[in-house]
Amino acid sequence: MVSPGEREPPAGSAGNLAALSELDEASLLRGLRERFLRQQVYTDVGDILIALNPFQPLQLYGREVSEQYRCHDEGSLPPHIFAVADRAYHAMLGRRGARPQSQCIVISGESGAGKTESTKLLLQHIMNLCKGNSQLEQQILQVNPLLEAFGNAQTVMNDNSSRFGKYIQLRFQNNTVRGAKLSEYLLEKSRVVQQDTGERNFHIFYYMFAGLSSEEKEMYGLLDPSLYRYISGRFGTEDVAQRWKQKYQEVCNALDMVGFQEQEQVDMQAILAGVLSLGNVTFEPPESNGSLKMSEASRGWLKAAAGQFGVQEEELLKCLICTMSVTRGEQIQRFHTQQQAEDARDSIAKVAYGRVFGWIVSKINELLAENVDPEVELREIGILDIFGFENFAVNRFEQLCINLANEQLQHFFNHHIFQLEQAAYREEELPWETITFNNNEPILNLLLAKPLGLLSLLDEQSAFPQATDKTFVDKLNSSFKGNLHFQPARGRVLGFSIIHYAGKVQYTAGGFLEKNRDTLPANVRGLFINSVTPLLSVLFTATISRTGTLMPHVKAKIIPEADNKFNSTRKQSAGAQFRHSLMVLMERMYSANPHFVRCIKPNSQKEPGVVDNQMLLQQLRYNGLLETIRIRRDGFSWRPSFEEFAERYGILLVKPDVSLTKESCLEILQSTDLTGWICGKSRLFFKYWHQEQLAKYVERLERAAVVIQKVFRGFRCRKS
Ligand code: AOV
Ligand code: MG
Repeated sequence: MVSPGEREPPAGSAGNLAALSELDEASLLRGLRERFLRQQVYTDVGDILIALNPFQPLQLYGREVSEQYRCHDEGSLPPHIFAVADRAYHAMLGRRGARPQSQCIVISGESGAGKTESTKLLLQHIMNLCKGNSQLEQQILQVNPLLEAFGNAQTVMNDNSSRFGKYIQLRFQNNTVRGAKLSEYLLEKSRVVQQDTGERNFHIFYYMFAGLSSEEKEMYGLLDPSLYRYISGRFGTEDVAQRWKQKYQEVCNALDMVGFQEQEQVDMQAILAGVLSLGNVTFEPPESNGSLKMSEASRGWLKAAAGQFGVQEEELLKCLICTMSVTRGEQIQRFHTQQQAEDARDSIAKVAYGRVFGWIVSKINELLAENVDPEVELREIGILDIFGFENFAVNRFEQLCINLANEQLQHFFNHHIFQLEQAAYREEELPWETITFNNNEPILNLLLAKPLGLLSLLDEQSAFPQATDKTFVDKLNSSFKGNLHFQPARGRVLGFSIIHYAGKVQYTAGGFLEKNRDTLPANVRGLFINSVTPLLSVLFTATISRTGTLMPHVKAKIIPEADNKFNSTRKQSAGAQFRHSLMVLMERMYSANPHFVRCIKPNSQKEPGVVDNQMLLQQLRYNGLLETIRIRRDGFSWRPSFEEFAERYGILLVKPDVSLTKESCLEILQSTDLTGWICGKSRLFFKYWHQEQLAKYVERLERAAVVIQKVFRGFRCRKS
């Protein structure tokens, strides 16, 4: 059954592309471009938000604007990121006709498109919605500078690029936030030891040099920043230094606020200084006795690093120049080559930094852990902000993982927007012309299939001591011959290309095996556990959780070493851990009601007011925006079962005991003047704007009930 009337969105849908009658790439591009040039950076497609990065501060996010959007009527104000936060919050509470349920907001877009900024704005508005003044709400907002200082860095695509993924779960009881949990995904540790041209190390290193006083630098044994290989040549102007100084202050405030002890803060900075000194230790080819030579300067840096790490210089040297193993009860010492020693040095630097980061995240989680009333149900709003799709001049193992995560997100979007919806039309035998979309399942299969996907083949090779990056590439070439999404490298280049949903990316295979194995050099753990720096000792006593997150010193949760399947001897590979954490994340997201924000980067020079048509078009295409508009315009994004609908809106019949049947649903709908819905075999099909219209009927009824109650009360008072 089809309701009478036109299927037209209501008035007030300006800025919603699903209301477009003409739909083609050119008009879409023109529409978005014109809006952008008028500084209207947000555009809706039904209930999905498209956000173009303005690359300039806009007067759009003040307290007054947040107040305007607070509990506004859907469609009554221009599209805005605050409106998404508002929608998720009310849906979580079961207002506006929704069933109370956990929500997730999924933000996607390529690197530099505006995901992290959007996340901050969403958090800001949600905190404002739940009053905006409790200590916990402030703390949730204030941990961000800390995370960005340690987890973000300048890349060629974004000056403040997230080098880790995060999922923030805000936990509510009724309308009050009770706690938050942060999950982090795959920090790009390799950045500590190597950055490509035009890129920098993690912000914190630069902030430290700009913010520490000369006395403090002396205390940490820090010399001139230009001397350190891991960060050298990457210092900016005086202005930049001033900004970094200010950022350093923010980090210190956040550290205090999160509750880091003073000693912990000192230890943490000493470890960072140790990482930098260690980076300057270099080796020369071995002497005749097989041990590596070191220059005087390197000796000096080694001594400094040992001091900063609080370990014995000779013990640290041993970890660098040789490997100890035990065979048949006998200890065997094997000397490293120059390359192996320098790899060991870099591994130590990466693991030390990675553990500091993991520890910060777990401290934040302790601070924000919920304080709940056991009688009241807990609901969540999750916000996902990962690293965006990347295609650099050189793409390594990290880019493969980052792009895999983006493939997963694209699949999540396709599943919700195209697959579920069209499957419902088929099931209910609705007349429907199928909208095809770019299904990226074959790419996910290529990467994730077991036992023959890329990550599985990488694991297989990583477990094989004789394997090299070359044998890995050979294996890929033979396994994926003819696969439409895989291309072998041309000539003698050691690599391969993957045709991702967002374009072709050429990967360099060098370092894949080593990064995937992610082994801690032998003896390093022992070295650091025995450190006189208490924090370092704690960091290496801790174990790794099943989601791959480091769990130091969360006492209640430490997994006993014997039970921990990721312990040092049978540790999971980096790829397997990442795959597992993505799976856990997807499970969480599939169990919540999703909201989508699609961020778009208008130009690659990061310029305000500039639109590169080609770049915009490419993103519209791989995002499937045209198809999304079509399905939101012609389709029915809200599809409640008869029971669900009658239970929720039976109130509109103003009579007792409404049965949860199709007949009741029709009776309810006929009591309204809603048009454009369809009644299927087991459910109703509604347009994206119908829920809001129904909410207004409910609201009107509730208002009338209040008036009647007041009149009735007045009447009783007069009588008495
Ligand atoms: P990303 O999170 O999507 O990239 P960001 O959120 O870091 O991108 O945005 C990149 C830069 O664009 C920011 O540092 C701001 O300068 C600017 N920007 C983004 N959104 C806005 C906005 N709403 N208003 C003003 N400026 C904005 V990555 O983390 O690299 O994927 O991995
Ligand atoms: Mg980001």
